[in-house]
Amino acid sequence: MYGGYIMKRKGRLFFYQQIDSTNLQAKRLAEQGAQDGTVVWALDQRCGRGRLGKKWASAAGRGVYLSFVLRPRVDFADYARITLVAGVAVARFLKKELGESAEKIALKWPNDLLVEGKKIAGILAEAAAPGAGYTPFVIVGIGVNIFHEREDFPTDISSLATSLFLETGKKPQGLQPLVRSLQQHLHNCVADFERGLFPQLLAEWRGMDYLYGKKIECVAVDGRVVTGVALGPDETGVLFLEDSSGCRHEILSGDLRLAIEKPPVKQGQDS
Ligand code: BT5
Repeated sequence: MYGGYIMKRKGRLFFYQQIDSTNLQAKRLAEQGAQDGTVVWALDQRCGRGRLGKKWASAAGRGVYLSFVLRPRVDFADYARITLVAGVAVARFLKKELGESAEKIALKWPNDLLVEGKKIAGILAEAAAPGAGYTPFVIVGIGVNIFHEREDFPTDISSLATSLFLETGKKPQGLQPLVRSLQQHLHNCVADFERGLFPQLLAEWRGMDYLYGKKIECVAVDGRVVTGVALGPDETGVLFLEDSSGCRHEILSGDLRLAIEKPPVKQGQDS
């Protein structure tokens, strides 16, 4: 089926041995009018970016570093949902590559893909409202760890990250077929999004929700810490938390971590 969808998104693929960030390059191209479906792929990123000013470790030639210029035919307000849409696409891609271990893939709101709690991929979506001379667009950046061995990760994340190779013990044939497969999965999901099938995509996302039912802490952008049980994202993409008094909080952004349960102090025990 997706052959038809690919025909609709015909943007060129721009390939670089090295670049600052594929997201930055895709944004520059989009501002110059690059068409929907344009892809930027680099083997190496000098300043791979995560959310909120964080870095994406981009060991040269080890991972897939890709950014898509998308101009989805949906209301601009709905562009906020694209991270969840892309999450489903990356999860489908990884499931195919992981084979027997496919069931281990989980999505951590809003943009992480995990295998048994370790991060294997991340998504960075950056939308631009209609500006002087261009229609709105959203850049969807995807980083996936492919050939990494443990020492390819910076020491501060090496115990928190994983790769396809570390999970399967197999080295894929090369990066190009993986880029193509990822592109096809993303095109399919974006086409479904445009056809009004976001509820189905969201249901698939929720079926892989790593945080659902877990007690988490969210450090909101304003620095406030909210603790509660994660109830998953709703149809607008916003995450809900329920605190101990039953009060529900909407989490728009911020960093989430599992709340570490402190063991109850026994009576008579020194504190
Ligand atoms: C993300 O941000 O996970 C979004 C990553 C998007 C990267 C792609 S690569 C192609 C495109 N071009 C770019 O410049 N970016 C996109 P966030 O949720 O903020 O996570 C960042 C955090 O993930 C870091 O602070 C580290 O803790 C961790 N991290 C960094 N590099 C990692 C890696 N290679 N594997 C696993 N975890 C990593």
